[in-house]
Amino acid sequence: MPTISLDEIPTLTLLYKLKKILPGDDKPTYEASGVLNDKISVIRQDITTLAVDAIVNAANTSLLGGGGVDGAIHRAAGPDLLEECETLDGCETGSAKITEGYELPSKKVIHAVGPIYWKEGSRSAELLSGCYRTSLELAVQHGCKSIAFSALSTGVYGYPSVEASIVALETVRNFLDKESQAEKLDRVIFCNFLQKDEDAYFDNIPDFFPPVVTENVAQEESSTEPSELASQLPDAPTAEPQDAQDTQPSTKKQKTTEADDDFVIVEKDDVKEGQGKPEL
Ligand code: AR6
Repeated sequence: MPTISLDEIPTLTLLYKLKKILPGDDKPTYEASGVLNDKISVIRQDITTLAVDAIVNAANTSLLGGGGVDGAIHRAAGPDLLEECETLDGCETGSAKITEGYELPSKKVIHAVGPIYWKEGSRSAELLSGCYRTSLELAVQHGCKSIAFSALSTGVYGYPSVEASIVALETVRNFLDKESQAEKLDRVIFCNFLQKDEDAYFDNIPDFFPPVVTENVAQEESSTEPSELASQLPDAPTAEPQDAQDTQPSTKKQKTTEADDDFVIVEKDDVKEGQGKPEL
């Protein structure tokens, strides 16, 4: 499968220029920053095709693989990834651990364990935020300048897309604003798989990463022709990424907490409508 390099992944600055993302109607909560808008990207792609420094996997506490994006990443990385994961002794919900990328085009994989939404209830946001924060910290510690997140917990773990995108955007914005080490990151990419997740990001981004005035084509005399800008975008996927069937929840046993003996069987019926299956 062809890989997508960092310079093919559009930044927010470009997405605003092309009006792929429109400014919100309300006054944004956060201040506009051109520097940050050059650092943030949203893309709808199979994350295993991204040639970036680190991709973030939506793992479970065992870190021993599963379905969805976890399955796709393990398949693309090859068996050495599972071998390294076996040495990690699992991971707590709300945290993350890092491995090599092996046969993936990305150098590293950060395995984050998001909350099971219906199980964690009111703690879900804090735990999901912990996944994003820990992943960013790990990326910086390991010299990764570009990091691509899958939409953690929004598949089998049932986190509603809009709520999850708000937690992700807020955590990343606060990290980039407040952590001096964040300067080492050149690009943070939100990599979605389903249209509903991309829509959630496009709707919420203007509140957390608003356009600076000159990014709004309506208010500026653009020096670059729109057709020239559009040619900088990678081709939009014409079909859902391969392995789409893997977003169907597996009916095999899944370890869902740190406790060794605590397994749940996730049946298809447990998954809210539209959460488990790509919209083809
Ligand atoms: N590239 C990018 N995103 C993807 C891909 C892909 N190839 N495949 C799926 N997604 P899920 P969770 C999206 O269910 O909800 C696993 O079995 C998908 O559309 O993979 O955190 C683990 O082992 C959704 O938006 O992860 C755990 O047991 C997002 O990835 C459990 O599922 C996350 O969906 C974790 O559940």
